[in-house]
Amino acid sequence: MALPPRRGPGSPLARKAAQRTPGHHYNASFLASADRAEILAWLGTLHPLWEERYSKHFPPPEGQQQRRLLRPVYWLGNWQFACLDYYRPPKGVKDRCVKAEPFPAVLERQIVKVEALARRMFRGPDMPQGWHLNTCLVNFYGSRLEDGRWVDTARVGEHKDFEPGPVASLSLGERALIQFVTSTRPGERDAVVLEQWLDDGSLQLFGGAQWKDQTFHRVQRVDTRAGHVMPPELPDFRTRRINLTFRYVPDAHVTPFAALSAEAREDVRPYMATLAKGSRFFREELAREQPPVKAE
Ligand SMILES: O=C(O)CCC(=O)C(=O)O
Repeated sequence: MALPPRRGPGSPLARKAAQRTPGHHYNASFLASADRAEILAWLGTLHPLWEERYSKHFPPPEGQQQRRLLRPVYWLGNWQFACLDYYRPPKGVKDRCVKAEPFPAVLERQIVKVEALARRMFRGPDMPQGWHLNTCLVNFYGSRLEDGRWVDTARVGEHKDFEPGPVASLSLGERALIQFVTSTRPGERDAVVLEQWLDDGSLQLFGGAQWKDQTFHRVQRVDTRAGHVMPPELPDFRTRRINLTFRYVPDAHVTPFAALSAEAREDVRPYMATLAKGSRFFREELAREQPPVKAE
């Protein structure tokens, strides 16, 4: 029997390349097991934050109520507090990204590989000038304790990541189903264009107009099958999956806490104080704030 050619049209390599989705890359076994173990050990040292969606200076829009986010989070590089309404260029760039802790060495090492891959995949308008992965959102997925009952909150609704350029994410723990859905008309965003199970130790990288601008993405569900219990131990939350999304925020849009507007500082100071209990970085950032001038 003739073997298929190794290269050229019809070869296994050509078929594999043809199956790939332009602008979307998935590698189920990206993380080396020693790196995975190091990341888990570092995650065990974190004190994730429960944030509220709104605040005194950024109150709920009419008809909406204050609410807690579905999950605790942690940010590296810069912290986009929900009540400051996240980074949304071109208009929403001021006082949105508050300088936060740097990446630990094990994440820096992953970033070097991911950035090299992204530079091979994306060019021109899909790869903004100065792009580098300087922001990381750590999402903790699981169940939270509500009035003595464990309630599963392991999902994320349809949204876009507005940071310019490609976005990369590492997944740990139970696998999750991510879906990219069309955005033709508000309220009618349900046609699934692409879905992908994100496995423990996997990398997902996406960019370009189709995945960043023309579609929304959502985490539809997170499995329970493998029985993962992820660090850190939290009093009111059981984590079964952790996702780290890496993004790019132009450095000029990252603001130290002490340089935020008075309103933004007032709204996020309690969060900074909570973070400071577990982090020298946030203690020092808080200490840089000038004491408010007292009225005579
Ligand atoms: O958990 C995931 O895989 C995706 C998270 C996500 O969509 C986000 O952080 O914007």
